Amino acid sequence: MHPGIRRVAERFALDGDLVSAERHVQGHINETWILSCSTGSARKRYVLQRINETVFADPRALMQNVATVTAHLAAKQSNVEQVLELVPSNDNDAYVKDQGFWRTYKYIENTFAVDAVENPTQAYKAAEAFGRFHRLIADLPPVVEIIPGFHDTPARIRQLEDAAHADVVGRTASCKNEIDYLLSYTEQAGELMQLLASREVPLRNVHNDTKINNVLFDRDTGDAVCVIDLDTVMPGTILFDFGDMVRSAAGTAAEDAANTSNMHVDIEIFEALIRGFVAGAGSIFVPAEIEHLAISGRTITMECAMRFLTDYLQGDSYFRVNDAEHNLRRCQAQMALAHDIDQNLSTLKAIVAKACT
Ligand code: ADP
Ligand code: GN1
Ligand code: MG
Repeated sequence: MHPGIRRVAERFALDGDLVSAERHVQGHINETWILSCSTGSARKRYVLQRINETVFADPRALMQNVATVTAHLAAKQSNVEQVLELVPSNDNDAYVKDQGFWRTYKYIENTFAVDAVENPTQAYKAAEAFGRFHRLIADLPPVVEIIPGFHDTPARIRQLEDAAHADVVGRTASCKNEIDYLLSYTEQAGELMQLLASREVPLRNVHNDTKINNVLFDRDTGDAVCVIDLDTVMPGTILFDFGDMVRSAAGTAAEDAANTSNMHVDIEIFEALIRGFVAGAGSIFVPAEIEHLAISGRTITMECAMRFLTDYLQGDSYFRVNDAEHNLRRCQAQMALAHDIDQNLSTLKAIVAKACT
């Protein structure tokens, strides 16, 4: 076992003797390790994570948010869902500082996460879990804005423009088409932020990262049992969350697909997502939210394309990448999906209207 990992892990109040630590590679942001401890005949597992400080500038505030949200959810837990549970350090803190900030969760056993949705039923169940999550946090007072402007799409356009001008790694010339296309997406880019500014939609605590692999499914029943990755729970609009569900679950090709001609919005999955989300969230939506659910996927997908391209232009310092062109491929795949969502907007609007009546 990596000696540094053992040193950090043993500073948490784990049950039993630490016997292994395996690197887990799902997720683009944090460094995740699965710890296994032996307690006599039984085994107990934990998730140890090093918080990515390039992404989260204030890990203490982040951990305060996570503690607040997990405590709120735990107080309301029903038998349907499980809740992420932090393991305190030996000094009873929520994190340990050792060449970075580390935190530990109890491992939620007998579950799995998927990078690509497998069928409409699974999409429905994931969306229902995110909907339940919303219903449960609806009365939580506003938490801290950990990453200001996280889904401020016009600000993401400006960041892309700055990165293209700075051109620190000399990639700007090679992706001129993508840059021009994304920088021209100004007309609709501000729609969701505008709805918040005009208070047509309420400012709520939202998850902000409702990617399909941020929900755990039960291995036996296939039910969605736990919403994870609470690092970005911040005030925003529920449209950010539905939009990111569409982005991450309804595309017919992978987030980083090399062949974008296969990238479309899967209408059946879209319908499962909206039905599941509404079933889970109950009657919390206001009319202006319902009205904009169909467009939210386009905005968030386009925004994600901008974020991937910005990172590509800045030398891949934000998202974990497997190769030098990974962020560019991700950007192109997201652009293709956003374009197809746009082409299908009237169909998507009709589906939302039907699901919300
Ligand atoms: P990132 O911010 O890097 O996406 P996540 O918190 O989403 O980090 O965790 C990465 C992955 O680790 C998840 O996609 C999931 O596979 C796994 N994971 C995280 N927390 C747990 C948990 N409590 N129980 C089981 N698996 C988990
Ligand atoms: C990141 O952490 P993860 O892998 O669930 C990112 C999201 C992006 C997503 C794209 C904190 O999500 O915003 O939509 O990658 N998280 C953060 O796959 O930036
Ligand atoms: Mg994640």
